[in-house]
Order: sequence, then structure tokens, then C-alpha cells
Amino acid sequence: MGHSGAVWDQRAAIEISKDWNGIDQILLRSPRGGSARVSLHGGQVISWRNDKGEELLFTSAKAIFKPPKAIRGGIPICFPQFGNCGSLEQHGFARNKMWVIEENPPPLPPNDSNGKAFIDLLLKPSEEDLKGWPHSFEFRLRVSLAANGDLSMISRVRNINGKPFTYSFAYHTYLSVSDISEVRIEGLETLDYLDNLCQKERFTEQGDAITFESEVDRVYLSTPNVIAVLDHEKKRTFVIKKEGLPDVVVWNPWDKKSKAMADFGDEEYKYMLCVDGAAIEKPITIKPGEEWTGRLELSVVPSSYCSEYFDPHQRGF
Ligand code: TA6
Repeated sequence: MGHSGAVWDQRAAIEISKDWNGIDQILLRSPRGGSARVSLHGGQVISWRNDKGEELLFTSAKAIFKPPKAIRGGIPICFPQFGNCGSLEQHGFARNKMWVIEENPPPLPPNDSNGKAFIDLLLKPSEEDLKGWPHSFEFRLRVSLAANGDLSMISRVRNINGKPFTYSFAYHTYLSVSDISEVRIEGLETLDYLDNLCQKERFTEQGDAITFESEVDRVYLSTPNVIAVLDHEKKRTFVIKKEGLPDVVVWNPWDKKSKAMADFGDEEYKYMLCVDGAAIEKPITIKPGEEWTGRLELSVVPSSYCSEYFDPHQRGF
């Protein structure tokens, strides 16, 4: 069972229930009314609501809630690959597997528990899985909700004494926005990116904030650990803080691709934007006994459209 290192009642902070497929979901509550919901299917965060109960993550109205297909939305965990072809699924298998709750995982620093409602999940490869990806790993995921409503995800991938293995990773974060044509991203200016619409060719971003007028599918490289996504209409900014995740995927399918996805509404591109903390350009290699950690923290702050106070080079955590 998860824990709450806060003063509020643990029972009120964490609830386990089953979805319509009989799969366990964990609801984390903050004392001010915020919440986050995690499914054991894929270890996927499927909802993150603010104190007013407003949903902050996008989930398609046409999402298929049928394992093993990952639910289109929320924050799928993409591991051990992102976007490659080959024998594995495009974004790896972790988001299509059943995870389990781990009662007593190896400890994290106290700051990762104090004042938070959290749940610890674990994914280990089955014999079948090892046939497809012959590496013995333990993937621990802590999802936590702070008293102020901030959502944190901490991934720890350990190499269980096999041989060294290499993987890519992304928190495939579907943000809910009010109108994509009035959204801007700050913090990626002047960086190089790989453009998935041009055979992953490398380009350099221009000098001001990124805005959206057409399909975008890019991996920004060597990015700062703080990125801001400003939603003009809602006058709110998503602040994405990360550690161990050098790259940022930015994806909006726009109209043509939206129509081509069965589990995505034709107009839904207007109301979502994927901004993923990731490790893609330089895949991660861990030796036997080593453990990698990738952290993501999402918060929402009120904002004016041009956030003059945003400093992308401030420390992430
Ligand atoms: O770069 C993001 C991306 O790879 C896009 O090309 C698109 O495929 C998107 O992820 C969605 O992937 P999914 O597997 O969630 O349908």
C-alpha cells in the first residue's frame, strides 16, 4: 500500500479500486482536493486533477481501455525504447504490461515521501518478455502527489546481474490544453532537435518560444531541466521539471494524423500537446547491479501568456 508522509490521514490519501476491466487503479488525493489516478496497466498515470477537480492531462474520448493496448492519454511509460522500429512495439512494452504494487521498495530520499501521497509500482520481465528483450531488469516507479497538487514520477531501472543493456525512455505526457493555437513552450529556444517528420534530420530551433500551426513531432536535445508550457486561454502554465532526462519530445498530430488514429478524435489535436521528458538521442546503458533514475515533476501555476519570470536554466529539483 502507498503511504502518505503528510499529516493528513493516509486512508484518505490513497484508495485502490478496480476499473471496468477489473484492473486495479490507485487514487492519490491531496488535502486541498487535487488527485492523481494510476493504473496497474502500464503503470500509467491516467488522471491528474487540480484542487478544483479540473483534469490537467488529456485522454482521448476514443481511447481504447482494453489491455494490452495503452490508453491514449495520461502519461504512458515508454521503455525500453521510444520511437524505434524493430522487434519491440514502437514505444516499448512497459506501458502494455501489468505492474504490481510494491510494499517496501528500496528506499528513496526522504524528500520523495515527506508531505506526499505516493504509490510504488514494480515491473519485472516474465519468461516470455525475456524472449523478446533478453535483459533482466527491475523497473520501480513511484508516483506521488504533493500537498500542493504537484505530480511527481520517479523511475528507477536496475540491471539485475545480467549483462549490460541499453534502452531509451520517455514519460509520454499528454497535457490537456484549451486551444493548441494559443499554446507556447518556453525553454527549448535555440536548441537542436531531431525532426521525426523529416527522417529524424537534425535542425536548430529558432530564438523564441515554440508555437503551433501544424503537425509537430520532434525530439529536442540536451534540454534544460525546467520547461514551461503556457496555455493562454486558461491563463495557466505547466512547469515540467526533470532530472536524468536530457531530451524533450514535442508532439501534436494535427488534423491529418488525428483522422488516421482510431483511438483519437479528428478534432482532438486542438486540445492536447505531448511534452515528454525523455532519454532518446543517447540511449542509457547500465551495467549489472547498476540503477538509473529518471525524475519528472509536473506543476501548474497561474500565468500570463508571456511568462516574463520564466528562467529555463533554474535547477530542476
Ligand atoms: O514522437 C511522438 C510519437 O512517436 C509520434 O510519432 C506518435 O507516434 C506518438 O508518439 C504517439 O505514439 P503512440 O504509440 O502513443 O500512439
